[in-house]
Amino acid sequence: MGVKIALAGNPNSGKTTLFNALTGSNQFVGNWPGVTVEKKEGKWKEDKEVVIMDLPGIYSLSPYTLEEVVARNYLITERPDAILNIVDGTNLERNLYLTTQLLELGIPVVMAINMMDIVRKNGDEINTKKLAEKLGCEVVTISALKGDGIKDAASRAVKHAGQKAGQESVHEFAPEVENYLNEIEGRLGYEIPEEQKRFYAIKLFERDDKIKDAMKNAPDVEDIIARAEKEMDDDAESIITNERYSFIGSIIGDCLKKNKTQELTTS
Ligand code: BGO
Repeated sequence: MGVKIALAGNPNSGKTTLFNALTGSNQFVGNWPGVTVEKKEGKWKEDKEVVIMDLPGIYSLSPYTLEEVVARNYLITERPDAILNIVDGTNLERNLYLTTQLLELGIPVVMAINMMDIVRKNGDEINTKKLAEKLGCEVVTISALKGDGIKDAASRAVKHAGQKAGQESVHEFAPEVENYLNEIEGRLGYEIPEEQKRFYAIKLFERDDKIKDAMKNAPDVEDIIARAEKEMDDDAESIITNERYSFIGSIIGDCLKKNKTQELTTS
């Protein structure tokens, strides 16, 4: 039985470099069904039983670009055994926006912070231990270009593969938002597995029709959304976006120390 690892990350995070380094010439390139988005799959050089699926580079799992839809359809319907989330260490804060969403899928995530050669040269410091604690997933550092740490990153993803509900996402939104999401979760049918309930609750709250239409028995939650929007005086989708940014804002200071002199000379 093979193991499927999905490689997910923002454009320019070094995904192609990492994919090539992990798979070498064991690659198959095609298109995702029905769309002209490139689909790349390869076998891990170190263990041919491990298939690495390269997802399109994306900034979020929202339904607004073809790439986002392709990536999330794959993650939801195929459900890889683990996600290797590649993150640009020189743009940590911005990259974490996608990470918060990947962590909600109920699939084990290993985060690989890339471009570490540049991060170190800049004199910046990333506290991976704290980041791992706050996010509730393993965090490793790599340089895809130099090949540093990539074997370890892939090994860890393989180690976590298949631990279906293994890593409970620890990030929580404001208490009132959590209450609304809990209410929605309570209306989800038994066909949604426990570890996927949060993802579906958030998507229904955001009025994501693509997800709603794909569900067999999507509950009507408009009354809950309307109450939330009235109480919080904002539209539901913005409420979730703001919650993500505020979570990231609350942890970034503890996890990233920017070199002050660098900041002064480059700004
Ligand atoms: C160019 N360290 C460094 N220093 N660079 C890296 C690393 C790393 O660990 N990993 C990737 N890069 P992609 P997506 C480039 O192409 O893999 C570089 O979109 C250039 N090209 O080499 O393409 C990588 O697949 C000319 O840089 O990312 C690439 O996720 C000048 O990051 C870029 C400088 O990597 C993006 C860089 C003609």
